[in-house]
Amino acid sequence: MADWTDCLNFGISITKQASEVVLSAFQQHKEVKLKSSPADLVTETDQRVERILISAIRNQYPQHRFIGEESVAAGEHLELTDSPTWIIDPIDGTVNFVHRFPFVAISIAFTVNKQTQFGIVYSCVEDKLFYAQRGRGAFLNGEPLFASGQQDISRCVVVTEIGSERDDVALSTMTSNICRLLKLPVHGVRALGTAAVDMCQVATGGADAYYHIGMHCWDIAASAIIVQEAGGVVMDTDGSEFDMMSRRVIAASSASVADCIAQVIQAFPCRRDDEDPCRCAATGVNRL
Ligand code: LIP
Repeated sequence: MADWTDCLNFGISITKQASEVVLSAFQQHKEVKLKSSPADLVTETDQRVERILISAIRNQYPQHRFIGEESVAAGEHLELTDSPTWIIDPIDGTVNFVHRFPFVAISIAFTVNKQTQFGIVYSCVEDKLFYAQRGRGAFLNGEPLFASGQQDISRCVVVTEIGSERDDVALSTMTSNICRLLKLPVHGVRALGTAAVDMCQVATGGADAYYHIGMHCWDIAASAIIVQEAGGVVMDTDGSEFDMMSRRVIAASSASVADCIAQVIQAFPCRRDDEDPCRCAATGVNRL
């Protein structure tokens, strides 16, 4: 069985280097552009960090492939193949970055044969490096991570995101999901503004569940394996097996908490990350 430890160590090294660009820009004025909605932002730093990461990886591993948030936004075709692939979110929490809200992360997942081999999430301002390698555990700054194991939904802190959707269907679905959870009741609902760091809280045991509809593969591919390697459960919001391209996810401390959340929340229709936009236009469901 191939050992991807060298790739992981290389990924951690370039993540830390690239974070210096994020941190040096964090307090500066940013030029902001809009993508799919008034809340879906991108800055020159997002694009620059992605270029730095892809260039360094391509130099070290010329045969590897990439799925990068800003490359896809610039029109690059998104296809996950069996080739070794780096799935990159250069700044997860761009709205936070623009507003200097201190939860911004570089998120990198690595897949082979469409199976995630490792994930890296570096919360730059907090200086918290989360990582996990398949079958070898999850870590925060070198210390092992363990999910809470909580089985009782009424004793859970649940993390979610409203995301960048602003149409009525998405907003009413997401706000009613939060209300239904609060009425169960759960102990609390939280949102940090970055899916990657949100989901890593489940791996630390500081939260007991995370769910999201509408995020993208680059937001959660790395944190999904970090939760799994910390002993947590990751699945689709309909209860089926986790599919990083579906734009729906539940990560939880236990199967019973995950199942309970799957029963309570509703999803809204989203185009899969790997679905052809033209085909969706024909079917009418073309949420970006
Ligand atoms: C963000 C996610 C966050 C979500 C935002 C946005 P980005 O990713 O991490 O959870 O609420 O809408 O999608 O765009 O900052 O990389």
